[in-house]
Amino acid sequence: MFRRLFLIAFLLVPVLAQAESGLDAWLRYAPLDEAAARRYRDAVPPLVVTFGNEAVIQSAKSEMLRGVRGMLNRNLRAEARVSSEAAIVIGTIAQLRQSAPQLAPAGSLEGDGFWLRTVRINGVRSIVVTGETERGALYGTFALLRKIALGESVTDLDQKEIPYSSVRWINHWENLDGSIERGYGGRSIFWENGKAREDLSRVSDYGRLLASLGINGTSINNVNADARVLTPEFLPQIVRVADTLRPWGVKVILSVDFGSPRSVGGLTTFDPLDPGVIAYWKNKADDIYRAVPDLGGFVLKADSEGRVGPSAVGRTHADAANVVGRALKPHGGFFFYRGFVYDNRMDWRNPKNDRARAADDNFRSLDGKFDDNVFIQIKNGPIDFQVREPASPLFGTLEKTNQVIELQITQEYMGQGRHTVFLVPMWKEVLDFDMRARPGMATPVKALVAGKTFGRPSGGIIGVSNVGLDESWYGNHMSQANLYGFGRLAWNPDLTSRQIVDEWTRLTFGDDPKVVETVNSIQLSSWRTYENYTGPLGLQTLTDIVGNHYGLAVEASERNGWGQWHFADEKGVGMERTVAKGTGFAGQYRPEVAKMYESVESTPDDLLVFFHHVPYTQRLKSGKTVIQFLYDSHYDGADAVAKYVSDWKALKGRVDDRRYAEVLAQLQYQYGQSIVWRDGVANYFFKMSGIADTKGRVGNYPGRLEAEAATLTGYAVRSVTPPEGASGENAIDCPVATGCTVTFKYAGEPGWRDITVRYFDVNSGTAKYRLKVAGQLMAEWTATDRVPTRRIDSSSSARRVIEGVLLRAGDEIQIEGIPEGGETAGLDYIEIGG
Ligand code: GCV
Repeated sequence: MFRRLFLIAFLLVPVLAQAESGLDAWLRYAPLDEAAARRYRDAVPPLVVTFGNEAVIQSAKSEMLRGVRGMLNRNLRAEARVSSEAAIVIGTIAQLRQSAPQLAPAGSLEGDGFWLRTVRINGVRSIVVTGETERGALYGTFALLRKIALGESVTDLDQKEIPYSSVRWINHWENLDGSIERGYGGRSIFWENGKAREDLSRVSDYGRLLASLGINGTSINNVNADARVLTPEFLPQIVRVADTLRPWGVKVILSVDFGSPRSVGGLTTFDPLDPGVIAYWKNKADDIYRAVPDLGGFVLKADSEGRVGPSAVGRTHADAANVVGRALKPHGGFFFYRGFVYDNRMDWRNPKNDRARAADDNFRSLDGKFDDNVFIQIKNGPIDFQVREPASPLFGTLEKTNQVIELQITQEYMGQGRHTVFLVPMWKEVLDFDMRARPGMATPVKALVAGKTFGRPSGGIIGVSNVGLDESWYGNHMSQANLYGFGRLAWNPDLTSRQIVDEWTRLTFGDDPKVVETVNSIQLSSWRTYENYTGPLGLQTLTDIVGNHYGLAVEASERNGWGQWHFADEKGVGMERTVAKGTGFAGQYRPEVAKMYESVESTPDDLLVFFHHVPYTQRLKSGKTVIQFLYDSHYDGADAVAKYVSDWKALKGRVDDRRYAEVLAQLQYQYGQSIVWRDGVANYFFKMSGIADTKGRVGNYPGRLEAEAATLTGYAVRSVTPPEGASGENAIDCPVATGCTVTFKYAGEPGWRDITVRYFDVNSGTAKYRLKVAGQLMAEWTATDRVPTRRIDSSSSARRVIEGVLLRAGDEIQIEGIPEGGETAGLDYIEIGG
């Protein structure tokens, strides 16, 4: 009897409980339930046939074997020729025509497209996976496996897909020492101590992920480029990485430094029109292509953020781009010249200065002057991957120049993997935005960058990925959805955010409807949620612009050369970018778009203060005032994250234990941070405007006891910079090595309460905390988190919740803090609730 009960209980526990690391991301090939597996075993032939030894086709074969084994628990046989037996046949159209003409389709496919077909010969049903190129056949293989994983029929296939644009590339900002600029998932998968890593298996795993999305190229080093990449000694390192990615059809691209002819080339100048410099670039390209014949090309950041560029030698961006482009041209290489050119020492006192103008100002007059293998790589917005920006006007300006859009997958200003923010809805808004660039036709950004609007030979979409060695790739399982979504959009920008997230969730976490519904709804609302608590209405993110781009610092953007100003003062907020009254940025758009942004009335609320300086009492389209909206949105944002936590908790047992626990911890942390943001931003604007929250929340925190107002033994009060980083603008920290104590007196009704401790967990030590109530130890913990700050500020603000503590009036709540290393056991407040 007991054994039977045990067995029933065992069967009821979802099979999922096993821990998963996230390494396989959406390519887990988790076993299908028995009924589905049976159906597919009937529909999927037991044999896979491929022709020849070409590496990309071999990858397709091994992927098919792996996928079918995982999902259907069936080992396919592999053969090198077709027979009368039913088979999955994978190959290029040319291979089929040669080795199995009866299975070859009539006609051809464009680019890296694929075709999945069911072909019946003498009653025998085969599945043919083909493409014009090997890559196409590989992409078709992944598409077929995805269909099985998503439960779609594979019995009567005739599915042809052509990618929207030819350039579907990734960039990485990886330094040769193994660190990553703006990477949040650990050290580089490519580099270590100035060389390619000994073990490049993670590069191969990554190539597989990219190929599954149809991504066909990746840069492998930072655009803030180390000139050493162009030295002969370094070439073998590039070769090793290229060899590792080649079987996945992923070309390597190099970031180069414009100063290289002088810094490592032995010349006295880098003037692009100097014959020696021209020869330098040509010889470099020849040498590299000899070693890596399928190199995708180069990418360059010039005249930006301290990088040297053509302006230093009195040349134009076109002079610079064409010289390098011409060196790559004979090898079929592309040159990506970044449109992210601006002066970070701009004078903020001049009301006409505007960083947003820079890209268009720099490139407008050069349209038509770039060679055909040169592309201007343009960030989605005119500033820098902020939480809300309009589309860059440059997309609509360039008619006779190739362009690509650069999106940021790594979440630099978007919570750095510590906050869940699904970026596809944001990217969709930009890609679908009609720039009104040609009369009589729709000219969305996606068509412009693909070269469709003005008939350019090529174009596409590039994403800054910055994965790292962490098993989750990004330091957060939920962030993988951004790479997935980027790849799916690069392939087909007409997919909806919902379609994309639904695929991702089911591939990543399985088919349980409750899981799918919960994860989809968290992801789809997460961008708006993050925007709500970090600065809406086009304020852009209020992160510490001149610091870590993570924590809250409302004024960090002001009064410096970086040019992301919101000019908040006692009367109003916003940067005036109109032609009539401001910097004229709005006028860089084509007339219909310019007109919309020129007036407060027709500017969408989401971008209101990006374009206009308005009084706090300005009414939005909803009728709410700007100031009340600022308050409400921050409370709505934090409430939404609280709900993410409780919704996720309801998935316990439905998601494998490890990822369940890791995502829960991430969301709980995010909730804690959303409160810091909510209070910090709302109080900043309350202080600035003097206008109270009509709902009475701002400045009133029931149950909150500030540490600086409690009884301190050893602890010292310190002010926090910027002040909005701590509740009450002050915190306490402990200068005594053996420890300090803070004592709060409970004065409320007796009962069971939750105590939330807001403390500071900086990255330079591991302080210990002990919490006692009426002398009894209730909790102890160590501050071991690694957030991007060594200072007591909003970035290090952390939260510990001690649930269900019995409190009586007059009880002393005591926290003992013991510093360690550079960490001084800082505390902000406690809050008693529940
Ligand atoms: C690679 C922003 C980032 C920099 C980045 C730069 C760029 O300014 O903060 O880290 O540098 O953009 O895109 O070149």
